Amino acid sequence: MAAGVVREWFGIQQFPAPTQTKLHEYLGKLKQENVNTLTILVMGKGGVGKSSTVNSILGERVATVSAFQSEGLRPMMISRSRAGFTLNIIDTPGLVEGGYVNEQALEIIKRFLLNKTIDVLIYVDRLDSYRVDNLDRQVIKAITDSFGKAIWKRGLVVLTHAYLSPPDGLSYDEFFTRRSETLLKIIRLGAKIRKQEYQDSAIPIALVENTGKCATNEGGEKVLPDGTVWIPNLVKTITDIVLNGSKAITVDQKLIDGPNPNQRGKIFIPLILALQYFFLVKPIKHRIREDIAREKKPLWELRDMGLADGKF
Ligand SMILES: Nc1nc2c(ncn2[C@@H]2O[C@H](COP(=O)(O)OP(=O)(O)OP(=O)(O)O)[C@@H](O)[C@H]2O)c(=O)[nH]1
Ligand SMILES: [Mg+2]
Repeated sequence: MAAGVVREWFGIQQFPAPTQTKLHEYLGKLKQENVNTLTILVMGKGGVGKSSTVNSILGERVATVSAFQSEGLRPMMISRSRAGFTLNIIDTPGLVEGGYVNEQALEIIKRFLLNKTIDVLIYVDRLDSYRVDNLDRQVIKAITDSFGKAIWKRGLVVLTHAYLSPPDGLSYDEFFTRRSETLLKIIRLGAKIRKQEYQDSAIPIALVENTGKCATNEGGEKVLPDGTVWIPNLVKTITDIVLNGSKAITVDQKLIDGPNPNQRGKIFIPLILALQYFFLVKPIKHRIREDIAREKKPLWELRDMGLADGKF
């Protein structure tokens, strides 16, 4: 997309003044480090609040939000510029529908991202879900298989529906800690990130409340029950990831073709065949030969061969 076509980021003016000040401060920090473009990829299961989060960050209603299963499978990139800085956010269709990872959606997303560079991956889920299961792990695995493990160094977990009262008498902090621990664990497992590796670069979590029911502080900024002013906090977390020294992910054909599971083992096939020959086929052949040599032919066979000497 030509730079001139990118629309001005007017949505930023929708934010309360203190939020705007902080956002400009973070963008300034990025520009100082020569980061003039930021491309954020938003992924997650269906209906978790991906599109709503995109709209919240932009301060505009651009991405389609629906309480019901969305029909479209197409990703959508929204670009806005502000003071020489360009923000691209890519909203994607839900990766899970009907209990399975939607491979078709994933393929379309991959093709859409070809030749683009992803600076940050936002993995969205809900804070008010109480369980993780194998499907979560499958989703993480699918993302990891598509873009490589390194994408998690540029990854951030966003938990929506964050304006909640925790169940079972838990405090907000306890509930948040438990939910994030279980989710991060499943991410580690799904992405095959070793514990040590993970401790060296933990995946940050940011809380989000996309609806208007969020409380506000005296500056008019949305505040969560734990006191987090979540919009500036989210943008700060994104900024920190960009400046954490890891590399952005460029999606090229090689990455998309990836370590194809059908190809992965193929180089071993001749070796496996050779081993099979020496350890299985050869001994069996040998045994058969021995058997033949040892064999006493049964009478019926001798008869058929005309050697039964009239015993029938
Ligand atoms: N209470 C609450 N509702 C939310 C929040 N975020 C999203 N929702 C609602 O959840 C529903 C789904 O939101 P979307 O933003 O469309 O979710 P999505 O992940 O883009 O959904 P798909 O594109 O279909 O996968 C909508 O009814 C939203 O209003 C949130 O933070 N809090
Ligand atoms: Mg959506």
